[in-house]
Amino acid sequence: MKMSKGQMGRQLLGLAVAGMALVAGGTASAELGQPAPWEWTLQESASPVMDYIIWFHNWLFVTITLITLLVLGLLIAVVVKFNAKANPIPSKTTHNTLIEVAWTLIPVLILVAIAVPSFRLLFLQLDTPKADLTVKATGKQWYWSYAYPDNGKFEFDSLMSQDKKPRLLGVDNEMVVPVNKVIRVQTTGADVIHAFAVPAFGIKIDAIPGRLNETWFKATKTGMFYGQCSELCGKDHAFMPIAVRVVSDQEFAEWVETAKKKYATNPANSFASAGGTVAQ
Ligand SMILES: [Cu+2]
Repeated sequence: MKMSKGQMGRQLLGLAVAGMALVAGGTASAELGQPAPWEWTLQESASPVMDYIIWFHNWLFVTITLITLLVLGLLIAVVVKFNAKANPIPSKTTHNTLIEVAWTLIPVLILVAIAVPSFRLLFLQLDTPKADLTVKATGKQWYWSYAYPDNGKFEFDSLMSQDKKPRLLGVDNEMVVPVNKVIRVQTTGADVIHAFAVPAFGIKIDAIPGRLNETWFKATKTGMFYGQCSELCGKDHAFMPIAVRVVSDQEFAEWVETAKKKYATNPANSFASAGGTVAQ
């Protein structure tokens, strides 16, 4: 099949447009805060950091696509126009100042256009704003414990629940936070290294024994948000999900009151508990 240059260009453009449409439509059917069947794009965002991550991902995707298409176009031009048959007497040119300056300068500008938003995102993630609430998440083999040092100093364990939906993500006691508030998350490990990750909030941070790591998120929507331990930590690594329930301020205040009573009476759920046994 013979194609003119224009036809080939239009076909490539068509493919690129189809690819972009797939990316844009990938999350259309997804439920907020959890993975969806056949999902292959990022989870829908529910925090400013994740908004930025998605924007940056799309920006890189467009940049990479354009660069790849340009290089592909150049390669095809070389193959078609400058093969031995089409171009029997090759040019002896060795230097072209304009082209040499251009192919140095343009990549530098592209790298700057990537580096600037990249560093802005890094600082956004690392620089915790003034926190409204602190939650300490301790990774244990194989479940999480959540402590609320600001609100009456209680701590409780959060274990995967077999009969709760979604499968492998539902837990008995969820971490609860108020909506539109800056939540400082401190993480540590009680036995081995775990990692605290919630895709919709754009957070993923190691929970290391003997260290206190810190990250933050501001949930902009109420609802359930799920994540998983993201550091191989032993045989039940896949079965220590993270479930965060985002509620209104009033609901949060009510929950704190019940939680204080509920978890205060459980001796396994004191601040001192850091053992490797599962308290049920
Ligand atoms: Cu783990």
